[in-house]
Amino acid sequence: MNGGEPEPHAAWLPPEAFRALGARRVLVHGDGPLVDTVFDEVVWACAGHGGQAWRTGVGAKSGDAPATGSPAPPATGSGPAADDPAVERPAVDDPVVERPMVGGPVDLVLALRGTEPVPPVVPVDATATPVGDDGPLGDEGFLLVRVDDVTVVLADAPAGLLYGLFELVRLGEAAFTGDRPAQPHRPALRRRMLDHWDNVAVHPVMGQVERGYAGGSIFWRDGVPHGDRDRLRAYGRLLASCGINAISVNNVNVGAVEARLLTDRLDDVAEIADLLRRYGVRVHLSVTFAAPVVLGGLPTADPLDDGVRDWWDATTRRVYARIPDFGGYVVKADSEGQPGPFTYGRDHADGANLLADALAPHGGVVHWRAFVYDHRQDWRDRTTDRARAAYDHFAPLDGRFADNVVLQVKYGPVDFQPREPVSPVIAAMPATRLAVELQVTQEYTGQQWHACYLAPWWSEVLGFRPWGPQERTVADVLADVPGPGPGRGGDLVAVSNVGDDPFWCGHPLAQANLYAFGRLAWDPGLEPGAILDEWIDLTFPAPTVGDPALVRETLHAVLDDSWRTYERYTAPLGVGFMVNPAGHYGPGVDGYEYSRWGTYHFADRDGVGVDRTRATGTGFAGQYPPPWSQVYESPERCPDELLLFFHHVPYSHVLHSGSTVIQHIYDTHFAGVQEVVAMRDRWRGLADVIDRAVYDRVAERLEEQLRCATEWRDQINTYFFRKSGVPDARGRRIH
Ligand code: GCV
Repeated sequence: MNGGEPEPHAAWLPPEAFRALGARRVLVHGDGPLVDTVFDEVVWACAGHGGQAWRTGVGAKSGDAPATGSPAPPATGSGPAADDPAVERPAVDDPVVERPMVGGPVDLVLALRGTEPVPPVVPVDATATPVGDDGPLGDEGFLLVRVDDVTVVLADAPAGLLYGLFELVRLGEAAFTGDRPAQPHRPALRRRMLDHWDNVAVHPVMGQVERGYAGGSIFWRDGVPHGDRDRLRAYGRLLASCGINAISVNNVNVGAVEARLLTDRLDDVAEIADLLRRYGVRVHLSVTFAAPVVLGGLPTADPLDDGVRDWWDATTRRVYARIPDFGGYVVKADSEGQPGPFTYGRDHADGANLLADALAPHGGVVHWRAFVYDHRQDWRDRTTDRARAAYDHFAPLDGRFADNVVLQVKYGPVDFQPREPVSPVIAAMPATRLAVELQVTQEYTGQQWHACYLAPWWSEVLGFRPWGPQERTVADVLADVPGPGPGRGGDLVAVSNVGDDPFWCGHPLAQANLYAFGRLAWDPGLEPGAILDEWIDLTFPAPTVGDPALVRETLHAVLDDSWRTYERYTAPLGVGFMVNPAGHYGPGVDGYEYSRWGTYHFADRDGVGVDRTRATGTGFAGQYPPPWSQVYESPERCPDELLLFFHHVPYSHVLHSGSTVIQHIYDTHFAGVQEVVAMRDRWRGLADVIDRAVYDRVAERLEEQLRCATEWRDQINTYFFRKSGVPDARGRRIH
């Protein structure tokens, strides 16, 4: 137990996942806090699996005494806890002594390259630069090589060693077999960030975590810090192990209590930063644009006011005095009731640059969200289109944002739907740093009651080519791959799905989404099925389950196509937003149809969909560069899955698939439910094969998924049958 909390699930880092590494003779060479973390991990793994660990390195506080046999210390049952007094860290606390370099045989070396002398056990060949290498390893990269029966991880900075360590964990025995030519590994994106929408005080409507489906917050509880430091440490470890290096710790809707994290509650943020730092994760804070008024007592928050500027400068200086590696601010301004520069007749470049200027001397960034639209729309008004809003607000500002502003753009133009076109803003801001924002928390994808593996969807988004098939992808834009279009590089950000639930994410299989987000941010080219395999191998190590092949097959059968299954039984053909407005779970076909939120489907007796063409609609299709502006403009060329996002068509419209729109609706909804039945039945095959608690939790949720999918099917099919009067060609039961 941790301070009275139930022991959290080990997620993808159970002790067994460290067997291959922990059974070896390991030398860690280098100095610095992150190298300490690497060494602690190695000591812990070796203690659990019979290996030996040594530490050398200029300025390192230890000599070459092996650390064999130190007790496995994990406070959470899943990893080392360095500042736990129960943890014995042999030799690390010894006075600095000159000791001979480790000369005996080792199986693995993790070494910082700048730390001389390189231990003699590192094979000379291992230090050679690989042929075809395209540049330095950077702050987070590492080189992995295996020669002469020694596996070597070399890095130029401590974070590289940490990421190298977790790569070894992923590889397992394969890291210690045969030869391995030197291969550099570097993250494609420099910032890989999770945003928590956690409230410090419980919000009367949104609760402790806005759109959170995994219990309470791991950071906050009822107005104060949650207090489970072990849990936070374990969280930092999970994040680092999949490559995430930044986090924001509070909701972008900033309430009165949350605003004070910036000033008199800064110690609470510093405590989190202290815990996550040892895993290379930097802390960011969501702030309210009105802070100078609500915290500073100023009469205005006008971004061009000198007093306001001074207030932000001084406040930010205090933040950095307390948290020297603080990441920066996240801002939701002029959006859904949050204050912003519009109040003062200023634009979003004025607003973002104000905060950016305050952060710049300290190396911080402001993530300024592009999620700005009219949330008080009149449903009768067919000329206003929420999908247009981000582009209309931000594209004209391109070139005006400071270097340390990162414009954070949701992947789609509306709001995290299971299917949307990729946001046209991404192609429209060549002189602005961008972050693409994904949603790991399953607000619109089944709220962690439905199994819905989102990596295939994110992969599609990241692989989208805004300028056509021969040009760069969204991931290339973020990774700053040279080419026409935006050239500033950027971040990948996602809204977290984690809470204080014992399984971290409510649904144990939703852990795969968190893992996959980190891995795709590190390398957007990874294939979703391969990421799932990594996650399966780590989470369900072969020796811990009854039938490893069955576990793998079942998890693939349940998850591989689960996002498309979800799409099939919910809103059809990209039209989106047929969710129940009270909480966004389950069907509510007309729930938003006569509301102020700008999310309509316009179904009538003849047809359905939103005309967003330039010719006759809202003109949104024209926000894309060619060829997409032309493809989306045309109902004949528009991809089936986005047809109703861009066009209002008759039910008899024939899709590329050959089916009519109405028959497609019926067919996909019947098929989607059948697929959930199959998922549920497949899962039953694991009843006596995996950990019972995991089995039961997933089994319970699959039953609920089936109930909910059935409700979706029946409401959607009945709705469209009643509207259109067209019967199902296959004569199935529609109510
Ligand atoms: C944090 C959607 C969600 C809101 C969320 C908002 C946003 O509208 O429903 O809960 O607010 O997105 O991204 O800011």
